[in-house]
Amino acid sequence: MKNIFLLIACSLLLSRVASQDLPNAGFENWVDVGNYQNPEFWDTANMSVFFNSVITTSKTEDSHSGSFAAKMETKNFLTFTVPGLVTLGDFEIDIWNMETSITGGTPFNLRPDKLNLYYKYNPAAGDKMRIGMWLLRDDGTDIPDTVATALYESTALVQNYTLLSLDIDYRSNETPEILNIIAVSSNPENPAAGSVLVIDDLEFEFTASPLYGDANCDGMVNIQDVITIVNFIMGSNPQPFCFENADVNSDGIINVTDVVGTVNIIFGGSQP
Ligand SMILES: [Ca+2]
Ligand SMILES: [Ca+2]
Ligand SMILES: [Ca+2]
Repeated sequence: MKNIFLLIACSLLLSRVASQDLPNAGFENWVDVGNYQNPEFWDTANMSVFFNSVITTSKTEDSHSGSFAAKMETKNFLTFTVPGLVTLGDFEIDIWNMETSITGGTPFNLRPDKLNLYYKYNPAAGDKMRIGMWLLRDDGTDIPDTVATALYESTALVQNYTLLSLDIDYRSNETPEILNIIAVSSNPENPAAGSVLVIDDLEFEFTASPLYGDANCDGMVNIQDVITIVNFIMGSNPQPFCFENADVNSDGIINVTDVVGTVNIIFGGSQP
């Protein structure tokens, strides 16, 4: 619970700036955590317990591009079967109660249309992998609002790197604040040791081109959009708010330049 509040606080501080890129989306950067490595900006189910380590996520040189990819392998450990997983949130495990949770995520303000990635999967008998994406908003409660999701699960053997292109399913027209992606090598309810999932090169795809200036997403550019952008800059969180449209000069920041740019569009001028 401590972590989710920390991450939400970070996301609110950064909410005037877009994070367009998925962090370490090619799994090229890995950081030491005790006696194992995690992909930078991602959490895993790797852990050290009773002088043992259970390392179910590791870097592999069997990459789709670059030097490395993330390899998740379900393993038996003591009396548990622990899946390999990566998440942009925080993975917590309560060994005594055998309960796990994933909370938080990374700041993110855009509304992409698809999540693309490359993967391979070799399931143990009866097992299935899962990949999920959530775009969330902090609504002031413990459980954030879900703006959009994309989910995939499969039992199929995939021996060569294959493109997985997931449609993102929007439930509201709000601007997201938090992104989480979770990939798991097993069905969490019934994991089987030996399942191996490898992923690389995550990327968001934006199919709709922005209507610059249309900050309130109504298909028109007028004085209401100027008011909406000013309200956004002042921190009053106007809704709906289309960040890509409001960011008239596409620099990832909403500021007075975008107000001027929108006024110029309304009066028939060009973009700054
Ligand atoms: Ca890579
Ligand atoms: Ca508008
Ligand atoms: Ca801008």
